[in-house]
Amino acid sequence: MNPILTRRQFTKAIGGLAAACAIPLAAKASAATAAASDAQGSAAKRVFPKGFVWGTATAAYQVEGAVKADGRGESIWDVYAHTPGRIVHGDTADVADDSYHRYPEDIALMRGLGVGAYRFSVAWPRIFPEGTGKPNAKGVDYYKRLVDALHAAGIEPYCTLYHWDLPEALQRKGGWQNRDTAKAFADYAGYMAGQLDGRVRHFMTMNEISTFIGNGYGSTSMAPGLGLKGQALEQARHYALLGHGLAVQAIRAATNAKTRVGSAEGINAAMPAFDAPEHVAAARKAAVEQNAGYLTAMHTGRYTDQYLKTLGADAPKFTADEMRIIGSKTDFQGLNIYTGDYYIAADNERGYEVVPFPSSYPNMQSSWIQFAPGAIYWGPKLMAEALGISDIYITENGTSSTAAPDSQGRVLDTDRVMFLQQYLAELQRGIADGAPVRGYFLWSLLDNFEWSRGFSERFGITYVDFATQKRTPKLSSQFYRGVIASNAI
Ligand code: GBH
Repeated sequence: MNPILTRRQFTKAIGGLAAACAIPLAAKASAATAAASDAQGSAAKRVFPKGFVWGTATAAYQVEGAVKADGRGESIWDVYAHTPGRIVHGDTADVADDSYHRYPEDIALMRGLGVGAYRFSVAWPRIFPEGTGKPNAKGVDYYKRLVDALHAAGIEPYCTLYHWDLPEALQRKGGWQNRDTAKAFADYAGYMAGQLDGRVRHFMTMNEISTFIGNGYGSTSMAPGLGLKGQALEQARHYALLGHGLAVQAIRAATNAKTRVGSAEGINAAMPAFDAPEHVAAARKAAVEQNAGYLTAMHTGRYTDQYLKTLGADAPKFTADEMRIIGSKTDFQGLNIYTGDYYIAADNERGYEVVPFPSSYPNMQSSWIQFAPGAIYWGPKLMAEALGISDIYITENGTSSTAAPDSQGRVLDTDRVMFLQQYLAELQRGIADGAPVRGYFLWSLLDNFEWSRGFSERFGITYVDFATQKRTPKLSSQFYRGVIASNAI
């Protein structure tokens, strides 16, 4: 029923887009700059390091569907999405991409792209339907099947343990406002990592604490939609960080010594308004302070003085022991980078000032994605320098696009191609200038459930017809396949 696309079928599907630009899969780049005669195009290509990891990314709730299958428990997103008025057009993720059943087809798409890695997430409510207690073997087996199928296709699995789908049973007990949730998360993370030990070498604890706390607890635009303020919000943020730290320790305890543990955090990368020493210094300071509640705490084991002073009476209550746990050593840092903020040097206490975007500044379909390729140049470089991070993966980068099938069924998403082309060029430049970036995961393999935007914003390089589940590679798939094949931009 769900035939796996062979490489030939994929090539045919993708070739139909623009036969004249077909990319030889064998294209290889060997020198620092590939030859101008490279079959991929006329311009000289700039190569990525040997062994650079190319991947695509998704998250459980956004692609799996099958919300009642095999004993899955309810998550805060099921509740939120079924609350009238929360999601654009009243969309839910009950079916989404049906990847729970169609993962072989999705893996075939990845084979066609030539990616070497897939970042997916595990739905906590599939493993512990009530958040804690007795594990659900059928849920565990699903991820074992997925991971085995990835290996069979030569694709390395990168596993995120929490991409926002908290078991509803834990939300009823206060969710991340309750310190016990941090412990429950570590228990689940350790259990699941143990189940996948040997089959998964890279685990990420959480995806974007900044977002699920900021939007889900601080505002009402994401589940659970609490709109907290002040100390209550800061305490929840602290317990999420604690959950990360405890999970790092639990995963290490449950897996072999070669397993690598990190997280995937979202940053609005700090960029100098332009490359002048004083503005670069300003952006570097901003990188530390703007992430003080997340990456800075995780990599230093402390909250900065500036952070605590600014929060004043709202600051989280914490112990020295909790800070040591939060600062548990990780092996890599994942960064989700879509856009950034410009900084200039300033004669104030902080030494920097953020520059608001003029209304004429260009952005993509999603209003929050300002077109800022410099973000992926400066973000990894400054975070690595400021926090001493030795290995970075871009765990998400990409954009929404309104491109839809044309009269011939092709999806010609030139805005996304332009975006990727420019961001990848800046990523390559950053690596050449010393940023320790080891891999890149494009968000996303598929159009999927875009949280409160429902299906109204499409981030996939594969178009999904949600009525039929038909998958159609977009022009950007063809572009990305060429980048991967040549390991160059
Ligand atoms: C990532 O979040 C997520 O990890 C991923 O699941 C998601 O699909 C992808 O990016 C694309 O959005 O509505 O104006 O308040 C990116 C960071 C932070 C972007 C919250 C949207 C809300 C903006 N997100 N933000 S607004």
